[in-house]
Amino acid sequence: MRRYGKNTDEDDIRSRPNRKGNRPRTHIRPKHEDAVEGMVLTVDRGRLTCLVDDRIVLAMKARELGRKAAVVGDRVAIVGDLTGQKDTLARIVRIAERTSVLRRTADDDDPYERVVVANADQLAIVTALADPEPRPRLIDRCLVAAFDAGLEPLLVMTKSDLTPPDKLLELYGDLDIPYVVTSRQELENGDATDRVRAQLDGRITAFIGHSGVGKTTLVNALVPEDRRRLTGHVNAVTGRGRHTTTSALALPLPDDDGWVIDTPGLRSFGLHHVDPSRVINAFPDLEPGTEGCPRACSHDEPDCALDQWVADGHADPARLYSLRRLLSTRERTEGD
Ligand SMILES: Nc1nc2c(ncn2[C@@H]2O[C@H](COP(=O)(O)OP(=O)(O)O)[C@@H](O)[C@H]2O)c(=O)[nH]1
Ligand SMILES: [Mg+2]
Ligand SMILES: [Zn+2]
Repeated sequence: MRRYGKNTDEDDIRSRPNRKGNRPRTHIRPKHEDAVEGMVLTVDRGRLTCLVDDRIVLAMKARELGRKAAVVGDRVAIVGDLTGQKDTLARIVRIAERTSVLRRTADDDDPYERVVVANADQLAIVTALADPEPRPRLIDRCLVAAFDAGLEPLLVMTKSDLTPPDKLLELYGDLDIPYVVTSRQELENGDATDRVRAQLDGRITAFIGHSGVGKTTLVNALVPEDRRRLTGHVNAVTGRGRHTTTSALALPLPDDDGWVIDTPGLRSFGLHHVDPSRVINAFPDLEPGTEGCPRACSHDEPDCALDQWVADGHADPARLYSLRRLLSTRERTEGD
């Protein structure tokens, strides 16, 4: 068992404004030195299902976390009853610093950000080639969110038994994003599963996409039933293969070789929080060209230095076009 030991808790050392004069704080919070590390697998109405060693522990957040919410993927410190037995409820007393944060806002005008998943390395953007029709604008938005969050994007195109991927591949070719194409037959005989697996090894991958594109089908093919049962959430998948919870759900890949995180269907992906300068970091061929840009350049304005950068032959014009298409998804209204 890994223990948090004498780690300093940022909540304890943060100085607080003194509301009533200079009265010193008399109450010193216990440090919870016996806290044990766990990972949040799913969240349901304030109840967090956590993996602690090989046990599933149900927990709620401790009062002292204040407004901080733990989300799926979070590494947390837990105290209390950690037996994982029925009707026990432990408490989350700390959330470890996150290596990444995938955020979204409900729509672009909404300043309220929600953290979808913490600590993911990769964002698998799942789109069906048909039924439902691909929505390039939604894919673009997911890409921007991935670049902004510093996650490696992976395009997963499902249902190639219904429509070939050529048209969609053409649209994303210049972005050099890794992709996998899957079909029902290849999911059944394991070929598609192997191809997807090869892209996931050792990493934490969040799967997002519109509902009906085949996320849960894919995740179920990747994670054997006994591992899914481990989380106690095998029942969240109905007979029709639909995931009924509203939270994401983290599932371990076989051989402890990474995690997949299934997320509920996505209708829109608000990008209010996105910073173009973080997005451009994902374009190493263009990034040095921004040195001559005006301050806070949107990279899509007359003084943008990237046009000259491309004209001078430093990068392919198609890449600049693609970057601008992505950045402009923030200005356009959603829909197809
Ligand atoms: N034809 C075809 N149908 C698929 C494929 N993958 C999933 N489906 C079907 O698409 C529907 C939605 O799948 P589901 O996994 O629930 O999508 P989710 O909402 O993204 O989780 C189900 O009826 C699946 O059987 C595929 O590769 N080919
Ligand atoms: Mg689903
Ligand atoms: Zn610029």
